[in-house]
Amino acid sequence: MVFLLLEEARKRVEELRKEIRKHDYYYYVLDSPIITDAEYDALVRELVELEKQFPELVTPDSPTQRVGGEPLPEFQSVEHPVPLLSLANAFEPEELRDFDRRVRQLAGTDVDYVVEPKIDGLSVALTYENGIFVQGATRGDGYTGEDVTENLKMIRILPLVLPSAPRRLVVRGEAFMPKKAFARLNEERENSGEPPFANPRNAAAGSIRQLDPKVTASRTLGIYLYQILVIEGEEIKTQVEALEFLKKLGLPVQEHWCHCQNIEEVIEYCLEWTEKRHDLNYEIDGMVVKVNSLALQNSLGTTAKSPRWAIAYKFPAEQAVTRVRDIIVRVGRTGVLTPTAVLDPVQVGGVTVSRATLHNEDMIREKDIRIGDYVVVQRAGDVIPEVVRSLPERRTGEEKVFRMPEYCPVCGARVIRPEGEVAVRCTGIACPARLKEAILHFVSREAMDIEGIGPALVNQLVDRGLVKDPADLYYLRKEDLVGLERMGEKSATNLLQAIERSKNRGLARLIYALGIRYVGVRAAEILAERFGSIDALASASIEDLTGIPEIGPKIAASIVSFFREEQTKKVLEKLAKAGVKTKEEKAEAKAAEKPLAGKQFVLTGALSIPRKEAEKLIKELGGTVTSSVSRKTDYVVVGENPGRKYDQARQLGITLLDEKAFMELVEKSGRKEDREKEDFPG
Ligand code: 3B8
Repeated sequence: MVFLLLEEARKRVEELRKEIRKHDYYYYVLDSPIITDAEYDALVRELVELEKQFPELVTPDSPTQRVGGEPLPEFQSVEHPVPLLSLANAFEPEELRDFDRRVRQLAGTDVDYVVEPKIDGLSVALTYENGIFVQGATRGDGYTGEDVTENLKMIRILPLVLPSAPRRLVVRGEAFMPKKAFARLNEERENSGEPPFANPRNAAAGSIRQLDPKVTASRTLGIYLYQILVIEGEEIKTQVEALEFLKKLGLPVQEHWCHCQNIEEVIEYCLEWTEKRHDLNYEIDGMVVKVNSLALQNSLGTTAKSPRWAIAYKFPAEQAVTRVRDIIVRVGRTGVLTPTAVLDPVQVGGVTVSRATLHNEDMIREKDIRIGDYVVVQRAGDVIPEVVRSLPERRTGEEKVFRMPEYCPVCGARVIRPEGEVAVRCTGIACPARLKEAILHFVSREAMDIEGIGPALVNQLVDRGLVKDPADLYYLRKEDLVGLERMGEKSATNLLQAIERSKNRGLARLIYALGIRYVGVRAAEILAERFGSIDALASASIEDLTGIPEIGPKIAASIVSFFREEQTKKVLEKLAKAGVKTKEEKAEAKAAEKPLAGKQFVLTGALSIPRKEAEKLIKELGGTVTSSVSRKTDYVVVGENPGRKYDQARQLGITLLDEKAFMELVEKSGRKEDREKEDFPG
């Protein structure tokens, strides 16, 4: 019997955790809760109760362990208990031998070392008290960092509770963004018109030092710990023991460390990893060599900046010198002209590089890169190669200074450089380059997901005039396709079927697919949920849009100007005519019939019925209840001792209902609904 109860509790606990995580996501990530604070609290309370009753069900990753994670409006400074020093660098094996000689001389004995891959991330210090994660701080200047506790809690592999832990433990580690997540993030940023991050470290730092946890949470970060800074209630004698101890506690520790008996073994291991450096799913830029004995570390001590007992062996930079043959200009979906260097092909870190992005005009001018110049190119991990600098000493006088064209190289329309932007844009609405990119975006996996349409096909479709906007895809006939390169009967049929299937992808994907500047996957989802149809979104005003918490003025302006375009109107008409779903069926059908459909309520003060009851009444009649007053609020129900929301509502001129008026409204609406139900029995 007890067993059964426990099993039941386990099931409910799991359900609750799932539910709470979901609402955390809506609250913290989407910034758009779908239940009231009271409902959320009730879920958490139930979970807390169950966990109290069945302590064996408590897990370190339970949401009860993460409650109270309000982001701080500004980072507080944190003084580190011991300084987080930085490492001196070695670039050659010989410098490692010098380091070893110094160490052995001071030690008076032979010395063994631990060697670890050096993660290219953001250095942080974590504090656990009695096994509870209480604080996380960035390295800062080594003495004082920033309190990023809440942001670090978003790192899913970081345990918040250590089952058996010393009284106090301060550990140092490196937070990083895995290469895949980095690539995905940059793709998303480019899709929504934001500049990509230059490397995973910037992306990781940017996301941890974000005041907005919605950004931190949406980026998958990893962390590895490697150094015990403070420990109370446990004795650790070596770095080997430290790494094993941290691992045993359940903290994430890199597995690629090596215990080396002398400096030659150290060098061998470093060289081995110089070859393997790209095999990990995170960036490493060298190896860290540490004296194994902590007693010896102590007696070696530190200089002002660095410990004498450790050194970083930096991998040789993956750079090469080559010549800029030409600088060409590519035109992207949003019309941005990106200058790209065409290079004499050259090997950089095992990859042949023949192009490198130059980002924009300003960067070319700053680095003084001319056509014909010899330049240093560099591959920062898996990222697009970049031109580091030119070598003016190798100039012959034949080099040409690059100028951004005044007309789009693809369609000939005038280009503009909007004030305050570094980017130059093509103004041609029918620019084929933009069109091709727009169509590739429209069919992409996260948009309408039409399989079988790639760059080669899009080129043909656009160049032959078969497709002049994305909607034209839905008007392609078999005879248009058969006869294109690599397109037979069978593939044409498959393609038409894939296009047909895409008509029902839903509103969110359609909104994203349209390629509105700054509207990424998430914004599209929010807009779909709020507006329910393309037509409703198209007629939204700036105020309607900025009334949504996630939508700022920049996105709002972009949306409004997009839908104002004649071309947009034409495309939307064609899409609808072709049978592409432009409405969110469920939401509309359900909501539109209810008497309080579309009405937003806010409750404040005490009512004679429980607040939950009141919310239920409203929801049953199709209304929604939100926790804060905005211009979108239709009614504020005012009970006894109302709070600040009452004043806000008055200021905004929102209809106020006392309890009596509220109940009348509910009754009237309820009767209306009953009548309608009678008309449609069943
Ligand atoms: C002492 C030890 C700095 C570091 C250290 O993967 C010190 O050990 C340090 F003053 O910066 N990025 C590592 C990494 C970095 C450091 C380290 N160990 N594995 C890293």
